[in-house]
Amino acid sequence: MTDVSPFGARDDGPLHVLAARRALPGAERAGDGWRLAWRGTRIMAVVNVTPDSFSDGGRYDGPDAAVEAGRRAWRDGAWIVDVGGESTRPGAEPVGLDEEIRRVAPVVEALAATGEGLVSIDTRHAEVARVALEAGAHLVNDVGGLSDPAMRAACAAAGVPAVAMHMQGEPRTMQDAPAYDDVVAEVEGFLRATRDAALDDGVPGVVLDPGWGFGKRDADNLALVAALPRFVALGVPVLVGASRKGTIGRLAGEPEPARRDPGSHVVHVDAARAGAALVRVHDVPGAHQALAVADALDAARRAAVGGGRVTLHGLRFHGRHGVFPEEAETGARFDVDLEVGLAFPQRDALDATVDYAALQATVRRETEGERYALIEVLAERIARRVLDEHPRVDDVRVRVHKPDAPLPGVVGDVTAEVHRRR
Ligand code: PMM
Repeated sequence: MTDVSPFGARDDGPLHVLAARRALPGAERAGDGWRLAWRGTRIMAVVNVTPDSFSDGGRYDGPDAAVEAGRRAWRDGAWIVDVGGESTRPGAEPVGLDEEIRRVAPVVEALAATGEGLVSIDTRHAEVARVALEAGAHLVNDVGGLSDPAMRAACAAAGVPAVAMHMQGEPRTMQDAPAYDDVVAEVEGFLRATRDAALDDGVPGVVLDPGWGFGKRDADNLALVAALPRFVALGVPVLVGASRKGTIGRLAGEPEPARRDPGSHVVHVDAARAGAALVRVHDVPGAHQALAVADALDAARRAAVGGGRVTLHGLRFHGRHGVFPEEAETGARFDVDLEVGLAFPQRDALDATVDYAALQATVRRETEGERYALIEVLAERIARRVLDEHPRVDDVRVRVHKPDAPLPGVVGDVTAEVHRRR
């Protein structure tokens, strides 16, 4: 089998863990149960046994072709083969449980019986999940976000982990008028609550997925991937599935889903760099190649000179941030500590590195420019601007101090800190 960990699998990378109460292929013993543990980003391969999926619908007209596609995906570098029997593309009509089971059960059973890799069942229906788990599926992938208690019960009873995805609305109508006040905060809140409900109900392990394309506008999908570190910070593995979806087509002017793999790989490489544990793709060899090459480039960048860190402590500014109107009028002192990670220069010349005077100017523009109610938001904006204006910076840590915060009795100061990677 091809190496299944093409991206970021180095020893110092974060460890992703999914607990199970059943022995799964590749799982190790942990206490009285089992766990799947991996570093870096692994591939989940899409195998849809449907006549009408938006990209690969009708490709596998019988179980044998689907089973062969799954086995090929493992050989090409996938870790999990995700078998689905109901199209969830926008506007799709539900198929009925009996038909969904008829499509997926023989494929799941045959793939699981090979013992060649992990098999997940892609379904929103607890009954389908139960049958697939009995047929040997190793985990459940629920675009319904495990919101049905019966789905959580099915996973808990089988002792298998589950992927929970965020969706606004339901597939038939979800793209009619998706709307959010703050898409990142709303999806984050949903994912946090979902993780807690699932673990409380005995699902042994949970993967969270912000749900690219499920009740989202193009800008929402992009914002969610850009904010991926916030979901990674929820402490369980995160999955991203942008493969061949409409946003990629609109961004690139490509109406044909099967020709959207290059754009999909870019999203998945970006997600991998931001800490995604899994990417769900149609084109497994292409994803494997993109992730492996990105990983090698990252390693070369780190090895080139050994990365280093430059810090600027106590940059002092006069800003007008705060929730009270008086703060807008009089303004107050804001101090900023900035730390950036970068490959150190091989020449002793300013143009081979990041000029710290330019860094200071960037922080000044943000701190003395627009007014924000919250120092958290100011810190976030500074970090974003540093990454945008200084391409050599790999990651940035920003701490905003508000020493004169209107808080009686505080002798130190109030701070907000963010750490952001490119
Ligand atoms: N997308 C589809 C189906 N299942 N599951 C997860 N966890 N995440 C996704 O983004 C996702 C999914 C869309 O349909 P496809 O199977 O044709 O790609």
